[in-house]
Amino acid sequence: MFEYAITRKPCKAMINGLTDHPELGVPDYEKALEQHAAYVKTLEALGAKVTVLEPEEDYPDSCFVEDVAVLLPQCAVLTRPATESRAGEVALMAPLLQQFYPEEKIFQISAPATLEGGDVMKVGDTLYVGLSQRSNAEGAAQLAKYIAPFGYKVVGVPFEGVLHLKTGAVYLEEGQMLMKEDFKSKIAFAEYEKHIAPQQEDYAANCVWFNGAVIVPEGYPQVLQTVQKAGYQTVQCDTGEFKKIDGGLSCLSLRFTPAFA
Ligand code: CIR
Repeated sequence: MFEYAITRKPCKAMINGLTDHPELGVPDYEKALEQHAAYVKTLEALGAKVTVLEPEEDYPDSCFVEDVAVLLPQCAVLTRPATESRAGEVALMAPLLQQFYPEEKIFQISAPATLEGGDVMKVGDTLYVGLSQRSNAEGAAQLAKYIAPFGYKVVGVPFEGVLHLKTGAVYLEEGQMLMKEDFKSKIAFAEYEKHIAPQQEDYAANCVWFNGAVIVPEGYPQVLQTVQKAGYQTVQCDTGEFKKIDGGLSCLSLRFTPAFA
């Protein structure tokens, strides 16, 4: 169960957010604010105490807070985003984490490593780390070093075709994963029950398990049905404006329960 979530409102500069899909158009800022507010309400309705940080105009992608930290009950690891335009987002998050974790339990990924939280999928005491254009082997190795004393191990998962590992696959707890069709042959995921997001709905492979329910992006009826059939209560959130800059449901929040509260 998660007790807390951290989010950051999108800034006006989000219209200049990084994207591999310019054909989807430029985000509508007002709509994005509405979608973000509804997302926060959804997390609250599922029992989260949500911190909503103010927009940061110097960082167009700063609403995607998932990428700047990996939060476990026992420790927090600040990441090192691979793109220059996002590097400064980490320092914006650091002071807030000190409210939840003692200073000696907050670690920092450093050069030449790169790591983004969207590439980190926690399954019990295993953290699968996508080896991607954003997260490298050195990033996975540094993460492994910091979290090993707390009983966690890291398994690297090379992939291609999407931005982050969790763009293509997410853990729904209870031994079940939701993933894009082409992720299902990954050896690392062999032991899990797999639910597939069909190609025309592959954006919705990025759902969020939160305290027993699964948040599904609005507008993906097949994935919605698949998740319901898998036995989950579902709730939908429209993330259409964030999709235009490659953002999914999970990247809009950090979800965690520190052991120190
Ligand atoms: C980026 O390219 O970094 C942002 N436009 C999107 C980040 C999405 N984050 C995520 O999937 N965890």
